[in-house]
Amino acid sequence: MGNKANRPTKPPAPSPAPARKFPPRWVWPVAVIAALVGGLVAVGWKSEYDALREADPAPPEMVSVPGGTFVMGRDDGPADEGPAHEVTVAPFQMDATEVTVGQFAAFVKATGYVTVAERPFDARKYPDAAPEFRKPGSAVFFPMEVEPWSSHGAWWRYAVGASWRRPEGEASTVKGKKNYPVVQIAWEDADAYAKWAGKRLPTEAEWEWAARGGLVRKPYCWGDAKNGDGGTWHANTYQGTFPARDTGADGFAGLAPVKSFPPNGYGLYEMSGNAWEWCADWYDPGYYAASPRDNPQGPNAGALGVEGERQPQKVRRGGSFLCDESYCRRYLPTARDKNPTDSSANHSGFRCAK
Ligand SMILES: [Ca+2]
Repeated sequence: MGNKANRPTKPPAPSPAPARKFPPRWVWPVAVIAALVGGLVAVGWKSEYDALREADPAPPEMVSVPGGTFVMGRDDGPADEGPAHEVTVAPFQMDATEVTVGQFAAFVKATGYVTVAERPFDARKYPDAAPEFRKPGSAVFFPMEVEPWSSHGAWWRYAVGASWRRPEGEASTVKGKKNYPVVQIAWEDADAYAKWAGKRLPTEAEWEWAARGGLVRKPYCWGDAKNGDGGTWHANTYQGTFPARDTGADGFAGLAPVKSFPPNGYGLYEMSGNAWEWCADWYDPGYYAASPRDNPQGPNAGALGVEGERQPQKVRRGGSFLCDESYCRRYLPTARDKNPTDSSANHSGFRCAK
C-alpha cells in the first residue's frame, strides 16, 4: 500500500537525461577525418623529403689535367664530329667526378639557388607552351616498347615536379643519394654552381682532351675494348632493348654513384656514360671546320635552327646511362650533343674545371 500523501501531484518529472556517453558520438567522424588528413600529410612528407639533408660540405676532389696537343673529333663518325683537327689545350684542373647531389645540395643550402626546373612557368618566355608544360617540372625518361629509330625521343615525358631534388618526378627523392651525380641540371644551373664554387664549365676541347686520359685516338675513353667485353665494364651505359628494358648488366639500370667505374688515365671518373656533362661552349655543328688550334672556346653564339630547335644550344658531352650500342653511342670521347640552356632531364648533370 502506498502512502497517498507521497503520491506525486504533478506529472512525473521527465526522467533524468542519460549520462553522456564517452567518447561522444562526434569523435568518430572527426577521428576518421584526422586519420585521412594525417595519411595525406604523411604521403606529402615523404615526397617532400628535404634534399638539403644530403648536403656534403666537403669540396669536390679535383685532378690536374696536363696540357697537350691532340686530334679532336673524327672523320668517320656523325657529321658534327668532323673534321678531325689538331687542338692544343693548356693545363687545367677538373673535378674528378660529376658534381654530386651532396655537392649541389651544399650550393643550394648556401645560396638558396632555385634551378630552372623548379622555377614558376614564364609565360613571356614560352607564350606557346601547351597547358601540361605550364607547371614547374622537367623531362624524365620512361621505358617503352617502341622502335627507337622511328619514334625518336618518344620516351621523354614532361614530369611536373621533377627537379634535382626529385629527379624522376614528384614521387621520387634523392634520399641516400648524396654520392650520385646531380641531374635535372640545366646549363644555367651548372654555370651558377661553377661560379659559386670559383670554377667554370670545361670547354668542349678541354672535355674531349680530358676524357681521353692520355690515350691517342682511341675509340673509347678507356682504349679499344668494347664496354663489357670479357665481363669488364668501363662505363655506366644501357644494356638490353632500348628503350624498353635495361638489363643493368654493367651493374646499374639507371644512374650509378660516382666512382663506380675505374678512372681514366688522368684520374677522372665516369667521363663516359652515367650523366651527360655540360660544357661552356655554344654548339655549332660546323664549328670544327673553323675553330682555332689553341684553346678553342667554342663559337660566339649557338647555331640556330639545328634539328628544328628554335633556341641556341650549349654543348654537352659524355653520354649517359641511357646510351646503348643500337641507338646512341654517344658515350664515345668524340661524340657531341647539345641542348638549350634551360633544358634539363634525369640524365643530365655536369662537372667543373678551373
Ligand atoms: Ca647501366
